[in-house]
Amino acid sequence: MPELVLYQSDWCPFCRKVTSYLKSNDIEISIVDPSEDPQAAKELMDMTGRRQVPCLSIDGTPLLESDDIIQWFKDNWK
Ligand SMILES: N[C@@H](CCC(=O)N[C@@H](CS)C(=O)NCC(=O)O)C(=O)O
Repeated sequence: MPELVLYQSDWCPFCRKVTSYLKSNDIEISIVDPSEDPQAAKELMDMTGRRQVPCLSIDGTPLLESDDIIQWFKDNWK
């Protein structure tokens, strides 16, 4: 399994859609909040050039869009 980090913010409805999916499927990965963690904000900006959340880092490659992130887990999480 690649190294996974989810950049998300609690106030973001698109992020909640992703974290709800993870929770209901007992998927535990590293989660950081760029709006509260300056280091995470810098990583997100360096990786994507933007501040949009949610973003899943897959071995350092960013995947934006909540639906695409959920689909990635459906396809890849065994
Ligand atoms: N279509 C995107 C929408 C994501 C989105 O709009 N995120 C907002 C927070 S709720 C955001 O990060 N806005 C700041 C920005 O895009 O710079 C998805 O489904 O993930």
